[in-house]
Amino acid sequence: MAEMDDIDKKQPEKEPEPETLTTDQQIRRRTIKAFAWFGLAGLVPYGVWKWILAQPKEAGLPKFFREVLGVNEQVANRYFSDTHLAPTFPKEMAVKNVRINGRAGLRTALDPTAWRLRVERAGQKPLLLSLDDLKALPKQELIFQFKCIEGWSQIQHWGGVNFAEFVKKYELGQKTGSGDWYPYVGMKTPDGGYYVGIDTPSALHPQTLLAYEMNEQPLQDLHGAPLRLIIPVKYGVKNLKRIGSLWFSDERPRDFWAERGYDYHDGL
Ligand SMILES: Nc1nc2c(c(=O)[nH]1)N[C@H]1C(S)=C(S)[C@@H](COP(=O)(O)O)O[C@H]1N2
Ligand SMILES: [Mo]
Repeated sequence: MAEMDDIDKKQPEKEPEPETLTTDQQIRRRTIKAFAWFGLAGLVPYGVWKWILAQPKEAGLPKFFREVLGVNEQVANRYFSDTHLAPTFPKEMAVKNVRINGRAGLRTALDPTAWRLRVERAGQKPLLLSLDDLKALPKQELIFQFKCIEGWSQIQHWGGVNFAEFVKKYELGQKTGSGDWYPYVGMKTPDGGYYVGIDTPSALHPQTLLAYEMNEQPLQDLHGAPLRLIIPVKYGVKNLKRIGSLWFSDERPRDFWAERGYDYHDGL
């Protein structure tokens, strides 16, 4: 952790997400930032902006998710009032040839039977979970448009464990279990070659998955076998392939592409 803190401090000070903005202002700000990234903001006609910013921000949540949120309504409201679902598609629309992009952290062979997901917990022994442990949780499928910050996108079909449900099952993420969530989740590959930091609200978004299937088949190596993150509210860069370990934290975890100049949040 000491090493991470150091590196975190060396990062250029980026504008923090201002806590004082209303949810709507934050959504607006993030939306504008996402467009600004592509240098497109100026090209979007005013009417289209109005339409984008007027999109519904609410959607029905699955029951278990409401239970997760029930822990502390105030925190839940602050964290999840902007829960809006990414559009989903019929499975026939999913591409068969899913593009492979990015091999950092995947360069050495991995024995999936020996693999364990290591969950670091403050003041407790790490949890070591096998793929079967994760498969014991209900499977959730998601067919959505995956977007890479480089400018390509694909409709892809994933299956895995809902991250919020995983967090609930293993009682992770809260300091005392009374709604005091850590603000960030960090994840990295087993060799530490790729790593991401995610804000907790995005991680707990109802469509965020720990995925072990693509197109109803076990994940292929270069797509992140045995387990990867699928997080539709973020660009591809945050969708870490081959998760080795994860941890909740107060400090902003290191992030591979943020260290190389991309916006830390990389939201959509
Ligand atoms: N371990 C690891 N995960 C990664 C990357 C990487 O280089 N290494 N690249 C990211 C980027 S930029 C994208 S667009 C997606 C691509 O996922 P795919 O290869 O399954 O299409 O993985 C993300 N996760
Ligand atoms: Mo990407």
